[in-house]
Amino acid sequence: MPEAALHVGSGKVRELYALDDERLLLVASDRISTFDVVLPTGVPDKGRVLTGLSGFWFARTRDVCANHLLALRSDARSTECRRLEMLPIECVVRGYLAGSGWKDYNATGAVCGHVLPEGLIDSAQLPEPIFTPATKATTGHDRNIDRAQAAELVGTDRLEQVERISIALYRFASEHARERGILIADTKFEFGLDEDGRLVLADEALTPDSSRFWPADHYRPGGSQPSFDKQFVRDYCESLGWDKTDPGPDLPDNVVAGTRARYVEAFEQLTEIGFADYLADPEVVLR
Ligand code: PZK
Repeated sequence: MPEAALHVGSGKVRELYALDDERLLLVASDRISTFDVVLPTGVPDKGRVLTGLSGFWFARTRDVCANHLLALRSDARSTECRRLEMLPIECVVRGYLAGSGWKDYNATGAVCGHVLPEGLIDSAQLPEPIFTPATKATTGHDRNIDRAQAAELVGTDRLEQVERISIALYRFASEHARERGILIADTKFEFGLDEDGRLVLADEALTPDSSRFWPADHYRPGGSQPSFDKQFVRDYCESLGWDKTDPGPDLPDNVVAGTRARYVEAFEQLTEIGFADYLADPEVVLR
């Protein structure tokens, strides 16, 4: 627990504290959610993996967009960051058709106003990545919106800027990940504005919680893909016949261990840094 910090928000698996007027502390827990339910059993080091990965991407995308990171704490799960005025949209980029993108395409042939080629199959790679903004739901699911609705929320100039930068961030990260055996099917960015109105990348970035990571060597379009991190948990939950309402099931030790190993594997594959080295000195991911 951070000392002398005021709790200002809770996410499903993260907590947010105010350090002072200008700085926040973002703390990633080891909680895991599946089918939108937070499970009673945590996955050791999950929060550290997500914090380290976000830090890694923040350090490597500074020339694409400024970001909120100030420091990584020695607990390896806490990010000190600049306090911003957050934009009220989720900036989703899709390189492949999955989740609500696949659903919307099937129903209408388009996703957030992007009319796509006919005949695409589940999990198909798109000809070009597309920007598909969503509203932030305080409860329930984020809702995909078209560019007119997004422009009402942030203005047309700001929308053009976040679209261009979101796609540039996705292209950079997906190329880096692809070369290391991981497909980033889609990802969600959140941006804020600093005191001078400059755009700043915030929240977590390019983690398995904010993205779909698929192992490249198992990629078979035509059906849903195994997720890099949560597949053990999903498969176990499916095997129980759980109805996917709260509360979720406890996880047995072998499912916890297998899931932890997958998170650590994703970290090491993407960063080319040993996880033990990260724990010894978290800021190693920033260098
Ligand atoms: C901010 N959230 C999401 C909610 C969490 C995270 N740099 C920032 N400045 C101002 N506000 C935020 C950020 C960031 N990042 C992020 N809400 C506000 C959120 C609950 C728990 F960990």
